[in-house]
Amino acid sequence: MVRTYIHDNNNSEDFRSSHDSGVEVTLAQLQKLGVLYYHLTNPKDVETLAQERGYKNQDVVNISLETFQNDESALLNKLNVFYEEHLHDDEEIRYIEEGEGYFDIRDAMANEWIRCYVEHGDLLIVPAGVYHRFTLSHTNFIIARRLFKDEPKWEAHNKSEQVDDSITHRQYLKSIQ
Ligand code: KMT
Ligand code: NI
Repeated sequence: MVRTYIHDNNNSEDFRSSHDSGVEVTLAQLQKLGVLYYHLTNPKDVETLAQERGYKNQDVVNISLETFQNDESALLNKLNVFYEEHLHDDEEIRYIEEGEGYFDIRDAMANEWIRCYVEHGDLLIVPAGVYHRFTLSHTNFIIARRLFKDEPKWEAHNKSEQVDDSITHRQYLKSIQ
């Protein structure tokens, strides 16, 4: 089941650790940032939700040591990419089928990271324009369904002054005011 809290910002510790500052965040606080949470155990409910919100594309990612032929540095290279602070031009759904991981959502008001521990059945709707990042935990294993709205705009825009100033990010900031 999901657990949400403020990230401790201890960057000398492996990013796959829990980084729990001890300060809990409620799902209502997450919702104020435009991030919606559902716990769904029936995959059919995921399909229904996706249809209701007009999703057209999806894929399933399996990220584990095995995926990278037990080459931990190759896995870490991939995780480093996911862990770059970034945003997308479209809303996206992430549904965890197996394993576990952490989605960090940038609280643009408090300028803090909200860490969302996710495992089987947890579903996050991540709005367009919100900065976020992802990592596995030390179990190094997740299977996640990723749902995309239109043409798969899977492109990530890493944080920069230009992206801060983009229409996508500015519209997002307006939407949470
Ligand atoms: C994202 O948008 O950050 C991702 O898709 C991360 C991988 S999904 C487990
Ligand atoms: Ni992303």
